[in-house]
Amino acid sequence: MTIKTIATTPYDDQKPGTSGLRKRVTHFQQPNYVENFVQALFDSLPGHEGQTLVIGGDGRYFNDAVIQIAIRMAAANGFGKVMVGQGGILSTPGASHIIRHYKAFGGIVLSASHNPGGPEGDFGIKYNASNGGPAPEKITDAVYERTKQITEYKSVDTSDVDLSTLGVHEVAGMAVEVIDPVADYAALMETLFDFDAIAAMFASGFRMRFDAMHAVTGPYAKAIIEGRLGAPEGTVVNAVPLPDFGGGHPDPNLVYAKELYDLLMGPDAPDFGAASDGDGDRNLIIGRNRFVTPSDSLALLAANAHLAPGYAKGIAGIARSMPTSAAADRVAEKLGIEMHETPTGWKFFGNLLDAGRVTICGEESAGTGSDHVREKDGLWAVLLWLNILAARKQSVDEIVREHWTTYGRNYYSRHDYEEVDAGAANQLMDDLRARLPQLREAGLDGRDVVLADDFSYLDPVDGSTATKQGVRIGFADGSRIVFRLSGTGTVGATLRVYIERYEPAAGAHDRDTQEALADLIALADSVAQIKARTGRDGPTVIT
Ligand code: VG1
Ligand code: CO
Repeated sequence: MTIKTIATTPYDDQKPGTSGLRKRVTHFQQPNYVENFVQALFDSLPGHEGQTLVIGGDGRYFNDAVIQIAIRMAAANGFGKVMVGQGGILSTPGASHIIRHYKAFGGIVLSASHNPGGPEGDFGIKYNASNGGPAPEKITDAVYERTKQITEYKSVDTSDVDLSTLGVHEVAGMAVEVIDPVADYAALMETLFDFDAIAAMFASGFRMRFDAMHAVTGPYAKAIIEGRLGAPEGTVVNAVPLPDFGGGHPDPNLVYAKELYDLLMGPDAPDFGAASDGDGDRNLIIGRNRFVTPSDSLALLAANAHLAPGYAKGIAGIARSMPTSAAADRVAEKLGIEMHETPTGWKFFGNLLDAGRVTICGEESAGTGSDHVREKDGLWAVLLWLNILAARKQSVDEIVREHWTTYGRNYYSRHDYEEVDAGAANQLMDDLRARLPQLREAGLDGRDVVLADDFSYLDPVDGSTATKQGVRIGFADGSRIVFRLSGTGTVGATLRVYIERYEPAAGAHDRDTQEALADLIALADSVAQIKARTGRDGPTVIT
């Protein structure tokens, strides 16, 4: 088989963001747009020759076409083997596990996560390294540099590989193994959790709904929750991955999973509700009459992880992204373990996990995970919750309330202003940064400002730094407002405002979150002039 070398010209906008390269499908469909990025990636991975590459995606529109392109280019670029999920399916945490389990060189995950799919929707390409985690910035920076100089790419002339059945194929001398996307992942979950106890809970009448949102977790949740754990058929809904997610928005929050929320707040609510996102790394947890914020969920999972067999010996430490609430910090303090605050994005947790310094990580954006893989893991969080419920024999609401009366409650909310004018958003951030010294001096609205900075992170493991990761304004009573621009949007800019206030253990834990934060929300608007600068009356999404 002869390798073709095809001339190409660079694009100037292939800089990976918080989680890979994410653009509109139509943008990816430009001539050689995919090929340029994949070749730049392979060019930036010394030592890949003869090695194994894992490929899979969340099943969104364009997944199938890009998988075939990537297989041909992997063969032409000298990889020894490709492992690809059946039907092109691999969840992000599933891919992370496959890379680790089979000691692959790395993996390509095709997903734009919670962004909508379909011909007019979004697409994305992520690269994970041999530890199973998202490529660190030194790799993504190198890839971006390469994309700006690329002049040719390599491919081979072959027909498409049949991904519908398990087995090994050959493409230009390279083996392509089509694997069951679920089996190895399900086996891993079984080593971490007490499946017998969870199954017994279902057998005794515990009711749950898992909404897979027509995204990648459907097959996983069916096999594990209804299969191995014996939950009644119909427990998992919207279980078939569709290229356009059934026209929905596979973002498990209170806006896009409203039906699930309404069910759990309604008269016939099951005991437990959960959902995951497009690529299966996020989770939404709702008990009967009790929504659990992701920041609280992180703290609760960390505080109760020892109840699951995989964490019975305790956890080494916790890491959270900077905008995530400090609820987990209180758990770490009580357990006497390390606590780390990192920039947004899972890639910053990898070194801490690899070094064994933390066991559980989480982000306010509904991502939690542990050292079992190097990605956040939606189904893992759901199973850990189920294990805790089975062990404690209490409701979600009781467990959450007990947590607050032990540690206090961090009232927390994120306000997103989506698709605002990028120039205005950048100006807003620049002006805020410029005001920081004055805020530190003079306070804000009569409050003492104890912290006003643009977050920068020094990785304690490899000494790398990341700067300009979000403007933080902290007050003497522990409340905090954080501003940052999203690195995953595909149109304009998305401004995220994170607001947090601590209520001590003996305080009032039953207030409405937006009410409890109302004064800080007003302060956020006045200090950044959000409404005036974005021309918006209010946020697009409140979580
Ligand atoms: C968002 C979240 C961040 C998460 C990232 C990828 O990034 O805030 O916490 O790691 O999405 O998640 P940003 O830059 O838009 O704020 V996923 O499930 O979209 O891969
Ligand atoms: Co995701």
